[in-house]
Amino acid sequence: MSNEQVKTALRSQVIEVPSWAYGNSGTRFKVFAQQGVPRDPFEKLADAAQVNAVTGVAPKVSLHIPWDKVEDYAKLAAHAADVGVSIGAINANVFQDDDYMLGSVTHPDPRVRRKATDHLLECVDIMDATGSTELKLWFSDGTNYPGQDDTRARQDRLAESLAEVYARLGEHQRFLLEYKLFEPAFYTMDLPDWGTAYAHCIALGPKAMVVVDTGHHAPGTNIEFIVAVLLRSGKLGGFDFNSRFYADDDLMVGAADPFQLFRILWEVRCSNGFDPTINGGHGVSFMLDQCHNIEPKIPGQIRSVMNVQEATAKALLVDRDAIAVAQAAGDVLGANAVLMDAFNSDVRPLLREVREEMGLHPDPMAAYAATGYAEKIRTERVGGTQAGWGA
Ligand code: RM4
Ligand code: MN
Repeated sequence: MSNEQVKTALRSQVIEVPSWAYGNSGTRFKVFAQQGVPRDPFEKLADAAQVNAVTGVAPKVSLHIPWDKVEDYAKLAAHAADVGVSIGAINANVFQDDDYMLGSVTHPDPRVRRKATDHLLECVDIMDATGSTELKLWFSDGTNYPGQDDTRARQDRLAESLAEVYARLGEHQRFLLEYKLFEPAFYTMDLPDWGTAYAHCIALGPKAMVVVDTGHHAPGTNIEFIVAVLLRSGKLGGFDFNSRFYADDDLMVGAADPFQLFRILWEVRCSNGFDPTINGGHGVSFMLDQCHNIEPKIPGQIRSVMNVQEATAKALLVDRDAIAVAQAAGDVLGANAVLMDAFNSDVRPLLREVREEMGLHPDPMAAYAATGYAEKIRTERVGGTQAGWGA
């Protein structure tokens, strides 16, 4: 790839930010409130727009329902457009209601299953109202003890609900099915791994895709292998990017293990995953799913977007011809060296050029600091109830 081709690809990459990154968050021990945090989804979108303004590659914002519930979704979408962004994936929430203690769509009681599926259908209504084309489904469903429930029956209940939601999707809509190894259920999650998610998606059809949340695997899992397999079968819908040191830490992507992020994005490139026309025109969605518990939120998002850009640039710089020659010759060290050369290159000057060519400040962190927006929201957003995880 020529330098110009690399730059063109970097300019057209879209990195989607989550509305919940701008609200207060924490651990089960303590949520530290920050000044200037949004009080409603409109203010969250205004904050997200700041990230796009200085990076130029973050024009979409994922919503989480009911955290981002509003009276008038068309008005919310219009507000998004006013501030220069649009609504991305609608994330359903069937994990924060007393009814869901034993599960949502897999619950043994059909009344609870109905309630959960109705919420998922409501999320498709919200997609219609906002112009969103993606529904993200993550289920906290599972069991804590052997014998607690019928594992296979729970799969049947899950399949039944997914089929109903699938049938409700419009022509240009799709759903992304997310898996997670453990937590909150500890014995079995009903969607613990990519294989289970893949099996459900395959049974449903082309509008059902798997989403890989990088924090949802056991330590040491070769996530890039999963990415390669899913892309090969046309079932990788997107990513929920974040970093983990131990469990589902939701830290900034590329902070804990930038090499892993590079390896993942290299596999994306090998399977033409940066092409927005694949997957029936949906491409692969590069979404962030993070919380900023102790760092300022807008700069935390800007840093995360930059981390994805840097890893993408390195993946695009791998000399594909050279690595193909080395691989075909069985040159183990030569092939590895080609990959490592790209990883070890400093792509920051290249990204500064890309930004200047887009009419942006070369340093997004400095550009944001210079806007004075942080002080503005600190002084203006007084009173009201700050948005937070769970509200
Ligand atoms: C889950 C999962 C979902 C996210 C929620 C908040 O662990 O990662 O994608 O929406 O957390
Ligand atoms: Mn996620």
